[in-house]
Amino acid sequence: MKLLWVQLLVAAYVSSPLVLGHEANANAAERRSGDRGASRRVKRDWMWNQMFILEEQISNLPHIVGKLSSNSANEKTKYILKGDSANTIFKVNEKTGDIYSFERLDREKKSQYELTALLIDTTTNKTVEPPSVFLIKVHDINDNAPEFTHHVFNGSVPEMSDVGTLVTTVTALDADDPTLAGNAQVTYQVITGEQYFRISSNGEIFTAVSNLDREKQSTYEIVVKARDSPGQNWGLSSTTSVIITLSDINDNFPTFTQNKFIFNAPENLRVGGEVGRMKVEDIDEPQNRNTKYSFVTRDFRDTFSVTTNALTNEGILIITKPLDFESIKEYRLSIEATDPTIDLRVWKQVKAKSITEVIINVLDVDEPPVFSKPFYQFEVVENIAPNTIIGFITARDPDAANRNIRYSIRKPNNDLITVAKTNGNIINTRALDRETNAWHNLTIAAEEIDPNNPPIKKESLVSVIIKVLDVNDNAPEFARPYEPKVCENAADGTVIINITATDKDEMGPGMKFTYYLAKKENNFTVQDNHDNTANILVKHGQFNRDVAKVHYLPIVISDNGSPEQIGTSTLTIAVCKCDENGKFTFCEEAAHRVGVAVPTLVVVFISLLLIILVVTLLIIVKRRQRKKNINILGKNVAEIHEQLVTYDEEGGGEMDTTSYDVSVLNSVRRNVAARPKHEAEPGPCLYAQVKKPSRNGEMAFMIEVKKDEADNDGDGLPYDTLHIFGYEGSESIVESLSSLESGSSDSDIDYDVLNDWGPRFKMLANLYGLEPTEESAY
Ligand SMILES: *[C@@H]1O[C@H](CO)[C@@H](O)[C@H](O)[C@H]1NC(C)=O
Ligand SMILES: *[C@@H]1O[C@H](CO)[C@@H](O)[C@H](O)[C@H]1NC(C)=O
Ligand SMILES: *[C@@H]1O[C@H](CO)[C@@H](O)[C@H](O)[C@H]1NC(C)=O
Ligand SMILES: *[C@@H]1O[C@H](CO)[C@@H](O)[C@H](O)[C@H]1NC(C)=O
Ligand SMILES: [Ca+2]
Repeated sequence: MKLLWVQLLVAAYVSSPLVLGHEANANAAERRSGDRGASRRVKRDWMWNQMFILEEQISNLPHIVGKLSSNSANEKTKYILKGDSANTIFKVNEKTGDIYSFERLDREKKSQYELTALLIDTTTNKTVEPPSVFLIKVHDINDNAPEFTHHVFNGSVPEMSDVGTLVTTVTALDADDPTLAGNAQVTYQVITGEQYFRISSNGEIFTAVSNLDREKQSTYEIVVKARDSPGQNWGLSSTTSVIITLSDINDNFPTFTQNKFIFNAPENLRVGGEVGRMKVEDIDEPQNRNTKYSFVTRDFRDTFSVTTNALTNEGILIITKPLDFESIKEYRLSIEATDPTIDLRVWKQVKAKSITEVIINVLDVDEPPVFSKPFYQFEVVENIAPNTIIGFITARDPDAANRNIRYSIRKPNNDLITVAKTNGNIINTRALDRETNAWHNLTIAAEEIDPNNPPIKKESLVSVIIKVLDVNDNAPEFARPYEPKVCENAADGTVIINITATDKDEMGPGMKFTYYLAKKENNFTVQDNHDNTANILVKHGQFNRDVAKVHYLPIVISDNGSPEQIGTSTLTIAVCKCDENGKFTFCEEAAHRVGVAVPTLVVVFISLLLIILVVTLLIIVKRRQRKKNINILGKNVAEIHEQLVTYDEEGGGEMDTTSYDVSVLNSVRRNVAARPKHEAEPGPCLYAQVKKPSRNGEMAFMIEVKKDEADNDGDGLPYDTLHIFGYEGSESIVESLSSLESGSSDSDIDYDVLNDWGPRFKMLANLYGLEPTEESAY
């Protein structure tokens, strides 16, 4: 049995597949390998064969790859291939052992194939030789150009960078076999823009010059070529663009866009207000514009200042002092602009600063009056005489017209304080009382008046604060009402109450009240505690409630003001019953002790008047009713009783001379035949006791008239006596005529006398069943 050896021959280096044909290639390889060691193998009966294949052969398919050979081959044997792509790409001639490739191969897809060769006996299907494994290697040719990793590369470098500053790195990759000379070795070259940039062998791009100026050209697009097979003229290549941006540095100074700026400013422009803006041009990018403005000369530096607008880099001219058209109408300034942060190494300009002239025209404005002070504060002592000048205010027209000013009070518009229209004097019209108003805060207006042009509305307001200073014009008094109590049997030295005082005047820290008794006093003492309070003590105890239920204790309190004020306040001390522990068991009510207040008296008096008025009206009404019901009266005794009862106005009787003069009745009684004298009649005095409001004078008069009529009417019934009975009382000599106390039947009163009293009592006499006598008849 013979071994079958199949050997792949690695092809000798082939410069170009296009130049050499397959046959020539194969022969050359056969020759060289034979030289190296085939003789040795031949001696061992091993047959050499050489197999290789070049990628991407352009000749017609199939391509011969190699030949299997065995000494054992005969007519009955055949060659068979197994393994990678066997019988698809690679096929073998069963008899000759020639191997063919039926496809074009690409090393970059698959660089080698592993196959197994068999020699079998066609009759038995048995292998004649053991299977032999061999490789078919695909030989590289330079069929791939270097490829850049990006279509476009970006790079950035500061402008004005030194030569050799790294900008960016580009990379191109070659798919060919890197182990074969040059096929995958890449070299770079700048083909556009090489005057500004160069590239190293590993793709780093550097600046080639040092004067790249962003302000001239900010981006460069260069073209870089990558090429393989260095040194050969058949190398493959590709190109890419690199966009290089120059970043800005601060290498340019600002320059004013105008060499003269003219601004107009109204004179009433507030301080800090903007007069105008000066534009500068700085061709650097915004972040590299740091314009600083300054005054070239010292003039008007106190009036103006320039700030930089951070956004626009403009110079903003503002005023730092009020303008006044009447004093300066025009300002001329010289202002320079520069950039302190400039990169001086690469400073390109000749001029380091720019200077401009600024003219400011102040515009006249009709301004309102200006007060001499922002506000006024005056002080005036209280109680000062009216029409005193407390102070004065002044305002003037700031304009050239210098119009007259008129002053007036805006608020509060009370008439306590006035301002003189023309000269601004502040005057009090009345004495000022600090205790009523400690402050008078006014708003006063100053108004320009122009006789030629009346409706001028230019006016200003100012605050005027007037403080009324205190004068010690109020006496001290008790801080609050006290209701002290003392036990009947209080021991000597007992403290009844602690009192303190107050004063309407200003009570400063040095304020001191002194307390003492108004007059010599046996029963109580005052102990000044020297802390503005005082204690009231019992001096001699054992009070007697039967003698006095209250004690009045006037206490003098003086302040230490200037002038000193002294006030007397009276303590009303109630004497109370106490138990053995000194606890009050019974005290007089507070109202009883302090007496009836004046308002109470007024109420009582008015109530009395009302009652009297009502009673008087009732009397009149009753009288009228009775006059109508005379007949009924004549028969109905019970009703008369009723009337008497209704007159519940019994007075003090004989003693009550103020209510009724009983002597009238007495005189009648003594002289039964004589009718009471006209002079002796009580007359109007009966009614004069009652104080009537003057409005009721008519009523009184009417009553008098009616009474006189009745008195003089001899024929009429004496019904008016019913009223007179209303005033008799228990102490009357005639005793009560009231039916209330007299029994109707068992009375022992002799009613005969009624007959003696004349026609007035005729009715009563009738009622009590007595016939009038001849004598008593009129
Ligand atoms: C050998 O193999 C082939 C195909 O596999 C078959 O057709 C043939 O009959 C076989 N011969 C013998 C003797 O087994
Ligand atoms: C370069 O810049 C362009 C535009 O900004 C961008 O689209 C591109 O992706 C960048 N290329 C690289 C390699 O960064
Ligand atoms: C008046 O002004 C003074 C000072 O501002 C202030 O203290 C006082 O309270 C004011 N009085 C009134 C009544 O407004
Ligand atoms: C002291 O009180 C008594 C009654 O208790 C009284 O009679 C006397 O007048 C009082 N003395 C003075 C000085 O008021
Ligand atoms: Ca290549």
